[in-house]
Amino acid sequence: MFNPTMEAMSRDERRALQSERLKQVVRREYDNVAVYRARMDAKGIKPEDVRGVEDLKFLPFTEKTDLRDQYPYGLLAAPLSEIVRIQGSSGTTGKPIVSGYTQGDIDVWTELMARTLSAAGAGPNDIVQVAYGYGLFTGGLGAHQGASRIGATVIPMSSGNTHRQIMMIKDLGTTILCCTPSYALYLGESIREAGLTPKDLKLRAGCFGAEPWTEGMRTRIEELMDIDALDIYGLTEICGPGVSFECLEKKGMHVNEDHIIPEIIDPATEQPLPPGAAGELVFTTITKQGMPMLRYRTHDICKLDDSPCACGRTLIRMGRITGRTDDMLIIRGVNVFPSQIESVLVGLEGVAPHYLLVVDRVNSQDVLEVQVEMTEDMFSDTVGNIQSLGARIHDRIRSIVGVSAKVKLVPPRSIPRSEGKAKRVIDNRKL
Ligand code: DLL
Repeated sequence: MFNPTMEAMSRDERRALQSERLKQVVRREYDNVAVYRARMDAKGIKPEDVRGVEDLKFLPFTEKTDLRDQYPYGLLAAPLSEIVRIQGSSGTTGKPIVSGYTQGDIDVWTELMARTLSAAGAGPNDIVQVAYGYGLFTGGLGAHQGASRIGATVIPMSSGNTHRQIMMIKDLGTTILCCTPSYALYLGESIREAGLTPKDLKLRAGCFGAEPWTEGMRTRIEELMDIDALDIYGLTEICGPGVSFECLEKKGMHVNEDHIIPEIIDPATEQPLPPGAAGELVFTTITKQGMPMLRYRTHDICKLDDSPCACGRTLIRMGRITGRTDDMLIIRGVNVFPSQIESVLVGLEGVAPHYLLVVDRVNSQDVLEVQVEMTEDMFSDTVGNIQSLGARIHDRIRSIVGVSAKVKLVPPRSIPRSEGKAKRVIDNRKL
């Protein structure tokens, strides 16, 4: 355990700590963030009314749309001069979701990732290869910071370039791998195709997350590389990876409850549900200074499990994410909303506002095909013009949404019309 005091403290002690911290964060939000003040005023709640965790249920929710509406700095609870980092992920439209971190926030995030890696058995003698993307995405820097904190040797590979990833794993003796589970599967298969076996490598464990995966995928990844494959979870709005992590028991992800309070709510009634019931995950950050979140609705569906874990941690566990309450897709680790693709297509000459996203998994990697209807005029245009329109759409999707999609221009009226809600997505991945 990286921090046994915090990870294994009694539940009563932790609850008292959470209550203290919750009161402070509510005060901070009320005093510094106009939107929170207005929402609490509208509900008739003053910061002093919040006496502890038991009052959490009275606080207003925060939604991704709040981050969009307050983009980029409207939800900051600290002056910009104290913000030392911006991280981000895709939003529902062309603009990303961004979050500002103070140095204190970075320090906490770093500790949470140190806990995550320690739970995978990593320590100063390990060589951690970070194959999550570096940049606005929190995966690369988050894993990097945590690995540095435990004194491990970090190889900051970033994502992609499988040939070089394998060369580094082999030549540098990588022991811990950090990447998305679909990439881990692909790497594992590529390692075997390169004629290598686990005996040729020193890999021991992997911290995989940023997208949904299954027990079946875990088994396959573990077989291919002879490692312990662990699930890790997080989101930019809260702190990136480090929100929760699996220990070697592999019975769900321990939530870092001394910094983040999880709730499960019924997405329809918005009422809290007891441990064991499936519903929407909601998080409140209780130590964040830059951009704290009160009751942030993740739209991820899972269950909480408060039964004891054999590892000795008393942190509650969350099960695998089994779905979403909205239409967000995750393609090669990138969050994609159909509305973003739509925002790329509207206003483009030559295309009609009818599109379909078809997602598949080919050789363990996600493939996104965007089918777009051409207008009648475009349909009768030259092959060259149609091809260049396809290339333009491809480039715009890549620069705005951040994923490379195969664009297929289809004849007018060929995409099935629906009488109710349009069906925009066909997801053929078995997740
Ligand atoms: O994906 C942070 C992260 C990086 C987590 C590296 C783990 C490892 P975002 O880009 O903001 O942040 O996407 C957050 O990804 O709401 C979930 O829907 C999904 N997600 C993240 N981890 C998991 C997981 C990062 N282990 C969104 N299982 C979240 C299933 C996950 N879904």
